Amino acid sequence: MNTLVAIIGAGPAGLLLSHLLYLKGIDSVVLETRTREDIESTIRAGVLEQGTMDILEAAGVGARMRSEGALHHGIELAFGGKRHRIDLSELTGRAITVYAQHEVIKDLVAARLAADGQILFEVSDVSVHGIDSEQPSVHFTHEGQPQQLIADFVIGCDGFHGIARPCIPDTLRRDYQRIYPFGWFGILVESEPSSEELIYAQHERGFALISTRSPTVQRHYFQCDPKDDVDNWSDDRIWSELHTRLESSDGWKLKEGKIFQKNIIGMRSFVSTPMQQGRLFLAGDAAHIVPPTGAKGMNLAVADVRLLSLALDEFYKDGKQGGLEKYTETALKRVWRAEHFSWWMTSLLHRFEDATPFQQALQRAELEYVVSSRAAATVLAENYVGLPFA
Ligand code: RFL
Ligand code: PHB
Repeated sequence: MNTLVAIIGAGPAGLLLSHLLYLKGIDSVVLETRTREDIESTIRAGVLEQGTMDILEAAGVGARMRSEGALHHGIELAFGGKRHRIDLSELTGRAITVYAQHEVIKDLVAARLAADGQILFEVSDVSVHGIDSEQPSVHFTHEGQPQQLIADFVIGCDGFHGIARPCIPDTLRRDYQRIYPFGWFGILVESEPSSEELIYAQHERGFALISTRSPTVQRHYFQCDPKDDVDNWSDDRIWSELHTRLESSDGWKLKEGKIFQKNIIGMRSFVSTPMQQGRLFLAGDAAHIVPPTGAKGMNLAVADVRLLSLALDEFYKDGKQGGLEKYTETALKRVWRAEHFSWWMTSLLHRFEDATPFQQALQRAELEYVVSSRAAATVLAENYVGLPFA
């Protein structure tokens, strides 16, 4: 098989890249190890930055996001028994949309297939060859047959555990990493929303987050031991922990409902550089991970493939390599800003077992400052809604 751009991974990065390239008349093939049903139902992110919304809209895949997603103009920070609103729109003129990642995936798969785009599901034994030549290729097995996909470029959009990043030799790569000593326990609940806006809560027992998926399904998280087991948490224990961490002196109360999914996720910050070697480029979680506290992961993946689509367009239209050559440098500026913001939000809101009373007092001082200073609140708000694209 031949194509211009071979894309490994049908997550938000791979699917959106394939669609953006299609809109510019550039052929690509997407290879995915999982089934269509699986990628369309895996529960992950929920918050889209304004810029992400704009890109999806411009790519013609924004209709359901607009009608079924919820536009949020603010978030709340809760601590010391009180809630404090950060007015995102007033501070930045921008907003966010809460719309599940797997819904974005459904919209992108539908758009690719409607345009006769090629996505090969359930591939296995994926390997990349010849990245330092002008004809790299991807070898894989599909429907029991060994296959070769020959392309001009290979883009690794295969997430943190993918095979693309290790194709850049250790001697040429530098990885930066921090693993946090806690995880998030996530639940999906059948109930109406407890709050019109997301609530990020700091409590001496640990962080909690109230989010939403639809008028009838809610998504909540609370900080936990990353090695804990969901079976240790009965529904009663979960509700009791969430009530404690979110208790508020203003009479606000969390709404309970039927919990129909529970999972525990680990938290890490990770950046791998460079994001390119020869004709292999990395995008999204394949190159970097942020802890979910800042809601940046999927948005960064979108920002990476926006850059790649512009650079590849320039290459095919004008034969210019400038955008491709500068990809790592340009992408990493946004990545490191989001890494810092996500680390800062995580540090601001979580319980650290080894924190001294001095560090705990600093954390409270920082929270008080964010909710009382317009300048400090604006720093949070402009990062949360997403900084302008390069
Ligand atoms: P993905 O989504 O991991 O997709 C990679 C795809 O590649 C496939 N794959 C392969 N395919 C072919 N060959 C191989 N060898 C392959 N190996 C893997 C995989 O099956 C998969 O389909 O990466 P991508 O596209 O870079 O997208 C990144 C985002 O998924 C991720 O950053 C976000 O989910 C992070 N995140 C959030 N991001 C936000 O922007 N806003 C949020 O509110 C937000 N909340 C979250 C999150 C992530 C979470 N978890 C579960 C880690 C909340 C949570 C709980
Ligand atoms: C979510 O709704 O899944 C969500 C919202 C905000 C975050 C992370 C996850 O910071």
